Order: sequence, then structure tokens, then C-alpha cells
Amino acid sequence: MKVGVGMPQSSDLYFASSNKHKYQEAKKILQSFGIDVTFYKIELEEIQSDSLSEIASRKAAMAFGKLGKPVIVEDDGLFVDSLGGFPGPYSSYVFRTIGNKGMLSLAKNCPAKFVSVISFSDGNISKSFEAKIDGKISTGIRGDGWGYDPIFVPHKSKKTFAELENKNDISHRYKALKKFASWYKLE
Ligand code: ITT
Repeated sequence: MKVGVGMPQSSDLYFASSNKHKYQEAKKILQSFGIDVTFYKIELEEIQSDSLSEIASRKAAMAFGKLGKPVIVEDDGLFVDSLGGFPGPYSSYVFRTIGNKGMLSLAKNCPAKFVSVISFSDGNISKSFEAKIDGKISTGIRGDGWGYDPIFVPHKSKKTFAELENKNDISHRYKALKKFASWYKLE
């Protein structure tokens, strides 16, 4: 798996997800680290757990079981401080049910963080990398973005993720993939 710096390798690494936005961002970010990924579009069953890392590592093992090739998955959560970390591991369900409008009515202007866990599996090795970005829930839906982007305002910013041009340089996903890339290149 050795990769030269700045030299995209032929894609022997897959990104398993049902969410093309996550894949598109991950692809761009990994490309900047000289790593190529291919989309493995799949809805993987998620175990119920309070731990994103446990959910992600089980998903990675499941994805490898189906694909038989080195694969990464990502599990994310939006954690609102005043709601005891809710929706956290349930962020996907909450987005599908109450959406950004519902989250605003629960947590307008409240401190929150976005957490990403990237898990790798190749059948022998399984590794996870976690990162977060602090911020808050906005006061309204702002910008044309996917998921919670129109209501998440990162720390020191006045703009939501959806309004920012440099989301991919600062996000939870960027930070977790950066840790993954440093490890992957040395393997
Ligand atoms: P998977 O198939 O990869 O699991 P998912 O969309 O269910 O796709 P997650 O469970 O990891 O992904 O994500 C939890 C929720 O958080 C989900 O509703 C996502 O749309 C949302 N989300 C994750 N990362 C985000 C980001 O960078 N910006 C906005 N929303 C995000």
C-alpha cells in the first residue's frame, strides 16, 4: 500500500456509503493527499451504539465482507451540547425525520460539534480515525448545502458550512481523513 507523496495511486481503495455527498468530499480530500478512492455505493446496516467508532468499525468489516477489497467507511454525528450530545449517532435518523427545521427548533444558536470517524478494513487490519470540529447551530437555514451543512456554523466563522467555500479544508471529514492518510501512506 505504499504511496508516493502527491502521486495518486490506482484505485485499490473503496469508500463504502449510501451518501454520494460524503463520497464526493472524501474523494477530493483524499486526492489532495495523493490517494484515490472508488465509490462503493451501498446501504450498510448500522448497529445501535452510542459510539460512532464502534458503528464505523463494524460497518467497515461488513463492507469488506461484501466487497473483498480494502475499504473505508465513515460515520458522522452532530452533537449538541445542551441536548446531551443528541442526535450524535442518531444524526441520520433525525435528519430524515425532523430535518434541519426540527433541529433549529430544538437547538437554535446552541454550541455543537460535528464528529467524523473513518474506519478502514482489509480483512486483516482494522483501524479507525476520529476528528471533530466545534461550532454551533445557526439561527436559520442558510446556504445551499447537503445534510446539516445549512445549519452548522464552525467555530470562528459567521457562515454555515453550506455558505463556506473552504469547508473541505477545515471539516471533521478533512481532519479524520488527514489522520487516515498519514497512516495509510506508511502501511
Ligand atoms: P452512510 O451510508 O455512509 O452511513 P449517512 O448519510 O447515513 O451515509 P452518517 O450516518 O455518517 O451518513 O451521517 C449522519 C448524518 O449526518 C446524515 O444525515 C448526514 O447527511 C449528516 N452529515 C454527515 N456529514 C455531514 C456533513 O459534512 N455536512 C452535513 N451533514 C452531514
